[in-house]
Amino acid sequence: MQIRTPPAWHLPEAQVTPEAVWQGRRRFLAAAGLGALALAGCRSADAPASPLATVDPGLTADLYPARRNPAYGVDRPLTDERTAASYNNFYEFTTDKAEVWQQVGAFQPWPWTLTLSGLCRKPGQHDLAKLMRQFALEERVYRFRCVEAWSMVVPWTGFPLRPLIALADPLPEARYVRLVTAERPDQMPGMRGQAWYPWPYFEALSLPEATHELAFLATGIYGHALPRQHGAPVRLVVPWKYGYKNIKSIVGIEFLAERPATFWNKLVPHEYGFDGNVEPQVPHPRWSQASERAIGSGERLPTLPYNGYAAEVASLYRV
Ligand SMILES: Nc1nc2c(c(=O)[nH]1)N[C@H]1C(S)=C(S)[C@@H](COP(=O)(O)O)O[C@H]1N2
Ligand SMILES: [Mo]
Repeated sequence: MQIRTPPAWHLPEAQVTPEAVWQGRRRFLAAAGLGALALAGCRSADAPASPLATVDPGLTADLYPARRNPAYGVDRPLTDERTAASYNNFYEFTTDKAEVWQQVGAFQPWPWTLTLSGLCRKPGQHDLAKLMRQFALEERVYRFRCVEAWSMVVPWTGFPLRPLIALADPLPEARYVRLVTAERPDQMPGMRGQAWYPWPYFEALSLPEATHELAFLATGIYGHALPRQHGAPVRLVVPWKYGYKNIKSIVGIEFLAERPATFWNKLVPHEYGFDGNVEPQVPHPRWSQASERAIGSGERLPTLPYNGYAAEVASLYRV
């Protein structure tokens, strides 16, 4: 496959414009009365008023906030909610992390159907809002580490992937789970702008990874439904893996005997492994993974093996 342009998120964090600089620039533009003019060209028609104005709970608003599960806590401060909602990777909308929230206005998260298929006894289509009532929602605070060396700590709301997999009842020969994002070019302007990517976005886990207690399907964050830029209405959270494994706006889950291809691994295999486990001692070919920058505070922190979840997941990888 031919890759025409290196994706913007392949920049190491050290080369990315510091947030203070672009925030300062926006303030300057606003002060000069040029904000609307300067941003008009890149805003979609339905541009939301703020990064948190992109929340649409559909008929699930009464499920929030959910009970916090105290088993999942983190010894680092929570990231500021607005910072997390205005610094996103979601290439279906745009490659500009600061601008994703401005491009998601046309995306319709409801109604939402999850399709279970492949090597299982109970394939079928499930209404997400119904599943959310069937599996009690809980809140979990997890670390999150992007392969680009930025990180955050956020409270996700959702349910573990395991009971959904149990519902599908995989056959003994199923060894992998493939997950696919919605493909809606009319609602996702980045898909039209970057037609060369192999859309829709697709990721995968081994079945032991997918049924691990930490593998979580998030429908919410910070005590309410997910803003669209975080992957509404349902996205994967596998906190011991780099961000690219945490696929957003999932419509399909398929059970397979053989390991399937994954989006970034197919595009740039020597830079983005299938496993995508956080390994501080293994540098990305173009930058170190030994430390990370906390978004918001800008604090430099050591990156931990398996992103701090070694005690829970290392046994998955022992040969
Ligand atoms: N469908 C889809 N899922 C995706 C991505 C994407 O571009 N498309 N980007 C991934 C990457 S690289 C990261 S770091 C996280 C970012 O999640 P956040 O924006 O909620 O912090 O989403 C992941 N899931
Ligand atoms: Mo990422």
